[in-house]
Amino acid sequence: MYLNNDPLEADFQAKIDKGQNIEAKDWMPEKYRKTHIRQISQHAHSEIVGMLPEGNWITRAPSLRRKVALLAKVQDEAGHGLYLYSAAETLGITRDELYDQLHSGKAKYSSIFNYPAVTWADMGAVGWLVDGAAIMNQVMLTRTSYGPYARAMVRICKEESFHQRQGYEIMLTLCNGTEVQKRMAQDALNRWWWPSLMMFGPRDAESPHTEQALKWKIKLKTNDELRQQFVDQTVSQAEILGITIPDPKLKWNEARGHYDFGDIDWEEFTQVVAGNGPCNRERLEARKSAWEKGAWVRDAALAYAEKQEQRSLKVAV
Ligand code: FAQ
Repeated sequence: MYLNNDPLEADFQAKIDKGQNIEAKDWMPEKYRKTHIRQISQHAHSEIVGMLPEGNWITRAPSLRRKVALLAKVQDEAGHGLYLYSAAETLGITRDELYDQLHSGKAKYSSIFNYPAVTWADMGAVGWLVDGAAIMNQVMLTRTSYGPYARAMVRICKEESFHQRQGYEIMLTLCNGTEVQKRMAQDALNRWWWPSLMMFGPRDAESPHTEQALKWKIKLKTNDELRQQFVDQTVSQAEILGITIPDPKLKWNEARGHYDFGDIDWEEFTQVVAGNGPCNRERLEARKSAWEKGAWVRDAALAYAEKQEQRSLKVAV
């Protein structure tokens, strides 16, 4: 049972325990507000940085159908970023502050987007594995306790499931193609497998936020539980493709009812999160440059909005 002497905090916790949502105007502990700003903005930044490795492949997609699908996927990611930035703004932070945190390197975004997408098969592996991992985490978040975040996640999850199938279909086509195409698919799986497992975050024992996040029903499952669920689901998908997960320790454990898997390179994860991954600098530079080059569009939109306002004021007078 949760014991708390502060009546406001006790009421707040009781609401969460009953499965009710917390809304923007409800009282909330400062730490709950800050945790959400941190997590929702990290998520929003991940979506817009996540557009970069795929955006780079739009002009090189092998057919018009693939190009249209990839374009739609990348556009969806921009939309996800916008819903999430809006959800974060309900907590009393401005869009400019959020962007500033990303551009200054203060805010994190998902480690996975600091890896390069070097062949077309990577578009398959990213959709299959990265979106697959994202969905596993985000289906849980549709029931998270903060209302605006939970509601944004419902639509995002529907779109992510299209993204995942888009990627898996690319993998399926390559795996049923020529020997060279199948090798490309295997190579992409080899490179994206371990970083995808890292997406779920540090081991529970090393996760500073999990305990409180479970209490506040921000997380309904821990990082390790979701990672295990992802491995269990993905093994059979790799079998259908006829390619091999690059883990010699991967083995079904009858007693646990789960797959055992090998050790994740946590040093690599720490380095990537600290800004030393293969593409960290490139990704941040691309975001900053897009922000600077887009300044004239924002200025023009503001000037137009001001003109419209003055016009409607004149009409009212
Ligand atoms: N990368 O105590 P925990 C997508 C940080 S969206 C970088 O476990 P928490 C769609 C964490 O922030 C992918 N940093 O923290 C798409 C914390 O740092 P802090 C993004 C990471 O928050 C697909 C510290 O480590 N999804 O892929 C990572 O309870 C394809 C301690 O960790 C979300 O953001 C990481 N992988 O759990 C787009 C979902 N993991 O702030 C384009 C929402 C952990 O103390 C193409 N977020 N850290 O300095 C969450 O569910 C949670 O925030 C976790 C981390 C599970 C990511």
